[in-house]
Amino acid sequence: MHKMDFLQPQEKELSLSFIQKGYIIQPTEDRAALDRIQSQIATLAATFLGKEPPQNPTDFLNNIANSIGIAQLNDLRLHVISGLMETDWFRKAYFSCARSLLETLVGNELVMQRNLGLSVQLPHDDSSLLPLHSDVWGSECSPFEVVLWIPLVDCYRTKSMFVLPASLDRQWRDRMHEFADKGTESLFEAIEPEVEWLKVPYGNVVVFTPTIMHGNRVNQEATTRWTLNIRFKGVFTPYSDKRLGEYFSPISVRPVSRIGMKFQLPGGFNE
Ligand SMILES: O=C(O)CCC(=O)C(=O)O
Ligand SMILES: [Fe+2]
Repeated sequence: MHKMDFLQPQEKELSLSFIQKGYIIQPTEDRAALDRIQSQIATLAATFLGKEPPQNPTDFLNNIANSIGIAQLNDLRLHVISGLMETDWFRKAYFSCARSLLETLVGNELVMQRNLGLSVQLPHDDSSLLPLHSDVWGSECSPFEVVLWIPLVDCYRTKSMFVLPASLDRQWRDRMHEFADKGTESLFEAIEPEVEWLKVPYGNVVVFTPTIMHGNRVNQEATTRWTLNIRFKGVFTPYSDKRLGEYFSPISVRPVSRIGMKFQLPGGFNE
């Protein structure tokens, strides 16, 4: 039989690139939605500090270290997270920033993480880092998940995150046992020449597979990093500890799947 692969040329190109690198960076598919999210975050942060909503959200977020120190940072972060969770349009706006990219890479019947991750890293702050890891090392992450990672300010060098591109990740995974006793920091030092710091100007989004090694380091830039991350996967992919209804909610179930899930064979015919 002939090989069957009916993806469109554009889909094939994206798929190949994703398989090789483990991530895709592209402009947001909905700039108004992204700006609305950025402005909401700036307003929530300003409210926490007892200030008026800023005229220029980008400048305000970049320079938040002028208004807050490390001691208050986590409270600010939690305030913004709970504010976003209460914002009824937020999740749909977030999805619309990368809807067709997710549909190409993952599928068109999706579940979305109910919670959200917000990373705020002041310059030179070592208190809220995520050292090198792959989310699938702990058993709770399914390799079927992707992360939609969206910056609210320009992210580059140590103000961003690093990944070990997928093609290299496979080689290093085979050598992991060499680092079993030496720890994660020595593994990072070994892979450091090969990691890529994602360069993501505001207005762009990243989708990456958390199966590859990634993480962040102390932000050595002069301004503060602000990024969001939320996970997506296909509705009918395996669930581990992150259950449907608890960790994930369906966002785009199609009618035939609804019929199929409800359908029960009529009894009595073959009996
Ligand atoms: O944002 C980062 O620096 C790391 C994010 C991460 O580890 C994740 O979303 O799985
Ligand atoms: Fe991660």
